[in-house]
Amino acid sequence: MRIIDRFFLKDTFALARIISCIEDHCSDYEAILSKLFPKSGNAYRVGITGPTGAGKSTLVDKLAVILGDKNKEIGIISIDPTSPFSGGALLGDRIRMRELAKYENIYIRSMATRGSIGGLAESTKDVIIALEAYGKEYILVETVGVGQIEIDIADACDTIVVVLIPEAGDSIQAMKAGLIEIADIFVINKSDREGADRFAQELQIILDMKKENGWRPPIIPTIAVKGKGISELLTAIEQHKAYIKGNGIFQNHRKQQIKHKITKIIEQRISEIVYGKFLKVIDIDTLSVQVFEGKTDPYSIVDKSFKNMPLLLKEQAFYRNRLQNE
Ligand SMILES: Nc1nc2c(ncn2[C@@H]2O[C@H](COP(=O)(O)OP(=O)(O)OP(=O)(O)O)[C@@H](O)[C@H]2O)c(=O)[nH]1
Ligand SMILES: [Mg+2]
Repeated sequence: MRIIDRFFLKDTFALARIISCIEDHCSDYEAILSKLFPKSGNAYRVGITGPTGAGKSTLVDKLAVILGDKNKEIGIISIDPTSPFSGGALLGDRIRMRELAKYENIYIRSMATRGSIGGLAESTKDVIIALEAYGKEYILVETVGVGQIEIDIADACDTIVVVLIPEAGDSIQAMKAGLIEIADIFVINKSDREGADRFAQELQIILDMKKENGWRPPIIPTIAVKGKGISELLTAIEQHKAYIKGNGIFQNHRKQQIKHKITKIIEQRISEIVYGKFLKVIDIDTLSVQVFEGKTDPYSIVDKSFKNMPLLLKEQAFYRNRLQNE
C-alpha cells in the first residue's frame, strides 16, 4: 500500500515517514503536500514560545495531557533551531515521549535545522499541514529561544502563548525580542519563585502603555511542574480562540498564510527558471573571484548578464510597471 494511503488510514508510522519526507524535501514531497492541503485547516494551532528553560516543554506536556484526557487528537511539534538533531533524537524529548506514550492520541515530533536555518520555518508550516490532514485537532508548537525564526514560526499559529519567568530583566528582554508584540497570552511560569507578582505588575504596566483595542493578552501565573494554572491557561486559549473566530481575525490570518504559501511557491518556481537561465550565461565561481580581486562588483555582474537576456529584461520592465500601477 502506498504511504499516503496508509497515512489516511491513520498509520502513525506513515505520518512519521511523511513528516521526514517534508523535512528532507524528498523527491515527491510537493506531490504529497498537494494531497494533504485539501484535508488541512481543521486544527487549532497554539504556539508556545519564550526564553530557554522557561518551562515551555513542561507546559506543553501538561496541556497535552489535559486535552489528551478529553480524547482530543493532539500533535506536538518541538523546534530547536540551534540543534542539528531531529526526528525525536533530542534526549529530553525522548524522555517526554515515553511519558506521553500511553496516549495514542498524542503525537510528538522534534524538529531541528538540517543544514540551513532558513528553511525551518517553512518546513514547520508544512509539518503543521501534515498533522492537520492526519486529523489532529490541536497542534502545540514549542519553539526555543526568542529570535526572528521563533517569530516566523509563531506566525503559523492561531494563538501565541509567550512563556516568561519572574527573573529580573525577563520582561525587558522579551520586549526587545518583540515577544510582547506577538503574545496573545502571557504565562508567568515558575510562579513558585520569588518576584512573580511584581513581574506580573510590570507586565501589566507595559500592556497598559500599549493601550490596544480589542484583545488584551491575559497574564496567567503557572507552576508547570506542579500542573498549577494549566486549566486556566487552557481556558484563556479557548477564550482567545472564540474571540478571533468571532471577529474574523482567525479566518483572515489563515487566508493570509495561504497567500504567503502561494507566493513562496511562485518565487520558487520563478527562481528555478531565472536562476537556471543565469547559470547558463554566467560562471558564478569565476566572477566571484573577480569581485574578490576588486575587478568588479556583484551588482554589475548580475545586471550585465541581465542585459544579455533581452526577453527577460523586457518582461521585468513590463511587470514592474504593471505592479506599480496596481
Ligand atoms: N521551579 C519551577 N521549575 C520549573 C517549573 N516549570 C518547569 N520547571 C523546570 O525548569 C526546567 C526547564 O523546563 P523545560 O520545560 O524543559 O523548559 P523549556 O522552556 O522547554 O526549555 P528549553 O526547551 O530548553 O528552552 C526543568 O528542570 C523543569 O523541571 C515551575 O513552574 N517551577
Ligand atoms: Mg523545551
